[in-house]
Amino acid sequence: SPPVATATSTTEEQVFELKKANGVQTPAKAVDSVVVEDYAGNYKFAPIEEAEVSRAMIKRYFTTMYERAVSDVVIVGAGSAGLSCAYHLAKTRPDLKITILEANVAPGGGAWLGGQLMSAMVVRKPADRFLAELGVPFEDEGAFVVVKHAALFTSTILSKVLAFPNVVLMNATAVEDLIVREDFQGKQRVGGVVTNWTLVALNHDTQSCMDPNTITAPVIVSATGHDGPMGAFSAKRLVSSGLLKELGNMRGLDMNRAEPAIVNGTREVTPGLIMTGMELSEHDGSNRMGPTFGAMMASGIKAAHEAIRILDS
Ligand code: AHZ
Repeated sequence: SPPVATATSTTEEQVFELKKANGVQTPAKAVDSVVVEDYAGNYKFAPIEEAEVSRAMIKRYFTTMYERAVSDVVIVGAGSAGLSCAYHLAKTRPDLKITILEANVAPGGGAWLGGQLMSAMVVRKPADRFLAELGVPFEDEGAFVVVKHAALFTSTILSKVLAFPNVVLMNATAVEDLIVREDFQGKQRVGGVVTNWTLVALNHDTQSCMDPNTITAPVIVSATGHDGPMGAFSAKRLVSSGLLKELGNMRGLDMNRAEPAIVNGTREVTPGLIMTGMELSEHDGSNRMGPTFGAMMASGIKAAHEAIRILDS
């Protein structure tokens, strides 16, 4: 049956007529004459049909999937390292199609809290410069600075990254595998990622084969964090696919060794694949630093430099 318009005034009925004449899009002028922002009990929304809402989302989601099936850089994991990489890369190179894939519904990884479920975030100098660039306020304690809540960093960087027109984030989307090709010399090169909606990826054992999707890109940045239910994904896959002999395995906590090791070690670990953040500690066997986040930011920035170097070479 045709949708019933719940119009409450002649003007709203006119809007529905206009909508019929113009497809589903409500003309902006007609909307202006209907809406009322009155918090004293007469707040009125523009009329809408449910299908418009569905189409508004579907059109964008699948256009994004279609366009980003070929990307310039895919960043796997939207934790502090992945987001720092995305920010620097998008800002420096607005010409690049940057696609971020995050397995979780909520992007941000481990950077919504500082340590042991406490909120303050510690960042060692000189990584405070990145906070200043983002406009995140902090207290200076000498060798390090403190952001009053880690969520202030994460929400700020997320909002800035998502505002770049060349960045898309597909959350609830897991990387299940890597595309590995042979170049003309017969050398193995990572050339893309194999994806699935995370809820599908989590159910491979309960259903018959549910094949994945793919995104190709000349550069993949893996930022999937240290080992955990989803973590260290690419490092582990490099081992199981024979591209890496064995995992280094993350070593015990030592802030002074861990932070420079991660930043300075951020690199193209195998052709086409840059590794950043704590995933690198699993790959290289370097120490963890625990609740101090400067290395994640600086490693993300270095991963962006590496991506540009590869793309320009
Ligand atoms: O959901 C993961 C998280 O948001 C996501 N991720 C993992 N595997 C994925 C996959 N496909 C898509 N296969 C995937 N996404 O990657 C993100 C990793 O974020 P993170 O905060 O865990 O890692 P990071 O390296 O950006 O920051 C780590 C910060 C530190 S240091 C530390 C310690 O020393 O103990 N602990 C943490 C959390």
